[in-house]
Amino acid sequence: MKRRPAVTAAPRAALAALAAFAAFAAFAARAACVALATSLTGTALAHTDQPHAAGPVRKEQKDWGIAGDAKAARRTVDVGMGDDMRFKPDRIEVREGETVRFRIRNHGKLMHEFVIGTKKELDEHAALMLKHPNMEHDEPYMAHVAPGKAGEIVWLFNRAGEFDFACLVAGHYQAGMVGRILVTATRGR
Ligand SMILES: [Cu+2]
Repeated sequence: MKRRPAVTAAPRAALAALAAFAAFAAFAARAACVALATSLTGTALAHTDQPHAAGPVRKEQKDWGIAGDAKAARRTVDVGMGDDMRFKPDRIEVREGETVRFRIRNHGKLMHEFVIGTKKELDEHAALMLKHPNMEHDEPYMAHVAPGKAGEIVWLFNRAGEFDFACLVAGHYQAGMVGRILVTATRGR
């Protein structure tokens, strides 16, 4: 017996409804998870003098770059997110070595997020979010933005290539909430 995958078969309206529900559930669960994560971090850092409330940003090299220093950001890119499941702009050009401050505003009534990655990584992550809408995830290359609010991330694009950014709230990616980042190589490389 052949079964059609529900996601691709579902009309966009149904996806949006699913997304709205999932976003609400995720929002409710998030507070508790953050509290847990904070207490875990506190335990891990117990032997240092660091305050655990605001832990240091984890700097881990990714294919699409590394967490940037706010002081090094010479450029700010404003990104809008809406309940039409679109980013504005949905195409951003960056030079290799550039540190960019993204100011991300949610104009909608649903939760949205801005997550940078390779298409492969975002595909996998989005599928996981669809299965587990309440899954907690927080990394320096993502911003979760509540309705009417704004978020900010600073990212250093130290590798040339074509990358994507996406909203991974369950159903949004599948509804087309995705954009492209082109990082052009600097001369002599
Ligand atoms: Cu979204």
